[in-house]
Amino acid sequence: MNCFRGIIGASLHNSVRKLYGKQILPSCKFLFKSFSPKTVTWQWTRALSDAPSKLPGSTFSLHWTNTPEFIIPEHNEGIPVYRVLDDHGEILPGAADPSLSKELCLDMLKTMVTLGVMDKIMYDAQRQGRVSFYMTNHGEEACQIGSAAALHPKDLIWGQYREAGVLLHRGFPVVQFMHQCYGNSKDLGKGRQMPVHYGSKDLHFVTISSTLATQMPQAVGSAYAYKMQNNGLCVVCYFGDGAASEGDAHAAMNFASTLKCPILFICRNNGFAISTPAHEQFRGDGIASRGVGYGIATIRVNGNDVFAMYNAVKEAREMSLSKNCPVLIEAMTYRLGHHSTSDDSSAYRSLDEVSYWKEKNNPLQKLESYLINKGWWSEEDTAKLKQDARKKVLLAFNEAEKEKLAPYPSAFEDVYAEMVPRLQKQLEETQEHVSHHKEQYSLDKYLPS
Ligand SMILES: Cc1ncc(C[n+]2csc(CCOP(=O)(O)OP(=O)(O)O)c2C)c(N)n1
Ligand SMILES: [Mg+2]
Repeated sequence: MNCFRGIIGASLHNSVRKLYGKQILPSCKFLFKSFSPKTVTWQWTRALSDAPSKLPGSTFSLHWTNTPEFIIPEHNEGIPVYRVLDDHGEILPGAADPSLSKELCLDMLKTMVTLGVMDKIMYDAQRQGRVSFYMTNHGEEACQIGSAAALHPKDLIWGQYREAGVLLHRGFPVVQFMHQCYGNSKDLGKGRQMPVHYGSKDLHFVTISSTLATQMPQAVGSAYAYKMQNNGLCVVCYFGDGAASEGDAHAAMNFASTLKCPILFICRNNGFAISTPAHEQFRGDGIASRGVGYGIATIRVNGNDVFAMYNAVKEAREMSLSKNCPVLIEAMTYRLGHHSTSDDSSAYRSLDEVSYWKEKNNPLQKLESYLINKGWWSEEDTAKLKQDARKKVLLAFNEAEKEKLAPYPSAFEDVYAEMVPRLQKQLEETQEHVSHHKEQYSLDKYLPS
């Protein structure tokens, strides 16, 4: 009888396994062993009718268990970090060298170096009171430039504010960065934005908004439009680990997933939201685990490894376009500079920590070593490149500094296609006020209206 029970149990077990998948195996075994054949049949029927494989309206499968099993986050190993380069610029065992052309590799290094030089000059300029505000990108060059290089130049970018390298890679002229930071008449936004809030319609880079995460649902909206147009392009939305704590970030990911939008979410996880360290912002396995929760294909990448970023974004882009789906990339990186010129990071992190990331996990050094190993580059070439970049940036800086500001009435323009009466009235009142108090305003700094 015992043997018979065993056979029945085993065959029923196999049928149920076919119906419900492997996951149910251990609990089924337990269930069938202890009953007589009669009871087994009854239990089986009941198990079938009680155990739908899906809830009506949902997409995921239900795997049943008869033991209470909690998912304990700390017991999970965590999502791995994809990397390609070691610290000496060698390709790691089993990792794929993207085998980029010498021209592209040198262009990426040049962009990284130019970005660093521009950041230093603009940071110092702010300290000297020549521009009002600045944000550097030191330490996050590979994350920005590796991802930008893997995109189509017409893919639409929605950035946060620390993505100047993406725009530089796309060919935004250095002088245009300077015009924007000076907010002068040659700035594409005519000085109506804070410094570093760049935008370029020609380069498919949407103007930055200061308000964290507002770009995220907007980016999903444009990805949905791209899907409707079926134009073969995708949308790329960059955001920080801090912005990921905004409600907008969650709404964006959920919309992108349910509406199946071709969008890449690239989270620059640099460990801090100004002075707030990541462990005070969120628990759980970083930002990547949220992608999984929203049903989004997800990968965690070493954001300081330009080739890992390149490979991941390239594959993510192909997946996103071929399947019409979002992809989340969590790039693990580190902000070497202060959050902005309004911040002093020595108040909340040690110099040792900063030095470690600068010396041991430096994105520029990794790429430079790779190029040297290839015989394409030398340390002297880097020194020369820095000198040349400095000259170029300083020339652009001087040019922008001399430029006048846009006529002040332009502050009222471009809000709507045509100026509405309410704004027209405000403009006239301002003009009247300025004409009566000319001595209070440095009108010589503005182009005449
Ligand atoms: C809605 C909103 N809240 C607060 C701020 C102030 N703020 C500006 S940047 C920032 C930190 C953002 O950190 P993160 O997204 O990690 O970007 P990171 O600066 O590290 O690149 C905060 C809190 C803001 N701009 N918008
Ligand atoms: Mg951050």
